[in-house]
Amino acid sequence: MARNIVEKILAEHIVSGVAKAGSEVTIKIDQTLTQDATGTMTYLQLEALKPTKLATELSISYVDHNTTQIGFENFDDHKYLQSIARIYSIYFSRAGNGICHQVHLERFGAPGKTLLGSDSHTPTGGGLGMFAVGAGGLDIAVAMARGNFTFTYPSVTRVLLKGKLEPWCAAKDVILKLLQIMTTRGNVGTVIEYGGPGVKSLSVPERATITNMGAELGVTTSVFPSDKNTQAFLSAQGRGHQYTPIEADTESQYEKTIEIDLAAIEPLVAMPHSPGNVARVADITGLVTDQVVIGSCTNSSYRDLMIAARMVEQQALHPEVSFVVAPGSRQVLRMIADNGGLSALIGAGARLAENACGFCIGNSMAPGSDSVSIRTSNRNFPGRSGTKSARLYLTSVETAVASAIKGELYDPRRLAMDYPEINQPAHFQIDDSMIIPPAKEISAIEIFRGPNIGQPPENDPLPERIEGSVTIKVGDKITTDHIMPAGDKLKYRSNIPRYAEFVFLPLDEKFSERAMKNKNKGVANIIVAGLSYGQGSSREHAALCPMYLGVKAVIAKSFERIHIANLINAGILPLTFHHENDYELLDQGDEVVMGNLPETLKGAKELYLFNRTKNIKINLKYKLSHQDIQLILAGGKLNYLRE
Ligand code: MIC
Ligand code: SF4
Repeated sequence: MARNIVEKILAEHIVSGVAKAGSEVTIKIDQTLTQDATGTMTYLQLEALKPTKLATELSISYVDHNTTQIGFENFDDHKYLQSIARIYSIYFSRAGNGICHQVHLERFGAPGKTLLGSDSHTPTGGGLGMFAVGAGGLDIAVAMARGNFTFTYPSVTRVLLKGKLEPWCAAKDVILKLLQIMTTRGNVGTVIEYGGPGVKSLSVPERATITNMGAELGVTTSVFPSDKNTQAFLSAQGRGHQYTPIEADTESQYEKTIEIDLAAIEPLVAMPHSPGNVARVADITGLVTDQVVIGSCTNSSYRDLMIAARMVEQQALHPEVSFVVAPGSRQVLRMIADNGGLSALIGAGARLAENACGFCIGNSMAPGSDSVSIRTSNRNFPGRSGTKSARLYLTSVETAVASAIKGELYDPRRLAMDYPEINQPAHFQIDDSMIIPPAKEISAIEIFRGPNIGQPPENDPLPERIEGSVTIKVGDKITTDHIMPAGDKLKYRSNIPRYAEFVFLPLDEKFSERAMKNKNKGVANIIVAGLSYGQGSSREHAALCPMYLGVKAVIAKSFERIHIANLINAGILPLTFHHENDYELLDQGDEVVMGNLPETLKGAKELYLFNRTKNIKINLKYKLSHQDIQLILAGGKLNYLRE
């Protein structure tokens, strides 16, 4: 039978379950990656699982998110990560080596492999023909300890690419186009598979820009075929032997097909405050910009930075724009340092930021009050930049640099400038000296634990009855940046009690205090939310910190994939309304009760909540597998696995 790429890769990895869209399957995980901000909690949980040896082919711990090292916390955390990596035979990519997704693409990703990463942009690896999925830290710890991952077998949407991009129109515009078509919600359980004659015109880094920002669609992952371009990229990285071709059989079946003519793609922009709020750059005039930032795991490849360099060589930057460049990796930085690209950027007045996440997670380069920042990153959620009143516009490198030259959002096709053709180098500069390989022999090593390193929080088994209060009611599309802000709070990621003080900070400064008071009185906290609750990142802290504060259930109109898995892992009940309008029947401060819980869940019976304040019964639903129910009854996955 004809098979598509997703079916081919998954068939090679399936351990149990039926390969049918919507059913629960367990697959073998070949590789895992973590980054520092989610990594400390991942490894604390790995320690709790007490594995004797790793079950994956390759696991790597990157330090890239919080490298500011303001205060002792970061450095201590990085030392903890390094000592743990040694004990468990994990590769360790040191601070300064680059952003996990960029480095993984360069040095470790391989077609046909499965990759599970504690970061939502792990699907970047799909650009190399990997099945690469983002998940919460505990799921990565389990994959390292047991070698597998359980998720919902996806339905596959084919994106059929035709033609070739015109000059000044970029891979970033392709994914923005798809975001315009598919939006940021309603795509849970889907995988995007790219195909068609247009694929061959895109290099691996361009494909990776597209699969990277597929995360913003809310899909499980995105994948490209593995072809001659994949082979050329791997060979140029000195890894030609890891190439295997993968393509869909003709006659493959798809849930649906979306056609995109690359030749018709125009420069696009995601406007504040959602990556799905897409418009044509040509339609927006007079948007004066204060800051332009090139970088992030979406657009910081050698090609991206060389386009920027060749553009600023031809025309000067606008004197009022602060222009920041953050290369994706040390490889990229060295290559542009050696070929003169860096000199061109610095000569033009670029501010060079560390090759790390930095600005993208809001821990530096916060824009000024009410200002406009044009960035090549993937998320423009309110407040994510570190400035609440700033407006973030997401574009390609071409559009961002054109805007830095003109001082306003500017269509690069209008520049009187030659389009820089950047060819992929025949050999990338290979130097893995900042990656510490697993030790051959493990001698007695002490795990380094600074005062910032806490313990994974504990939860109790699900009680028979939840008596609680609606501690907060929020609207649609609440992101994990709303629930658990990053930026300058990032350094508390390893310390749940401290980090929990900031839950819902951008929405309600008093939430944490209120929740803690309830918890101390024995009152359960309930969160009520609208559509697509938990969009964005994989940070399990958005579940662990509420759990620590005594949140027992989240009742939403709908949930996003990674976040709902994190809630279940933390032992928090994710419930939806039987009728969406019933959202109106709950308000902040309402006293509510849910009884007979374990029995109802075990019998997969309908659940209801009684709103005592309003004296009404509200019917609720849940979509939980048998396994999910076991986890929730046990008070979370860690309790369950320990049992
Ligand atoms: C993000 O882009 O939001 C992050 C920061 O990379 C997160 C991970 C985190 O919160 O540490 C993600 O995308 O999963
Ligand atoms: Fe880092 Fe930003 Fe990419 Fe997240 S989206 S991994 S913060 S560069």
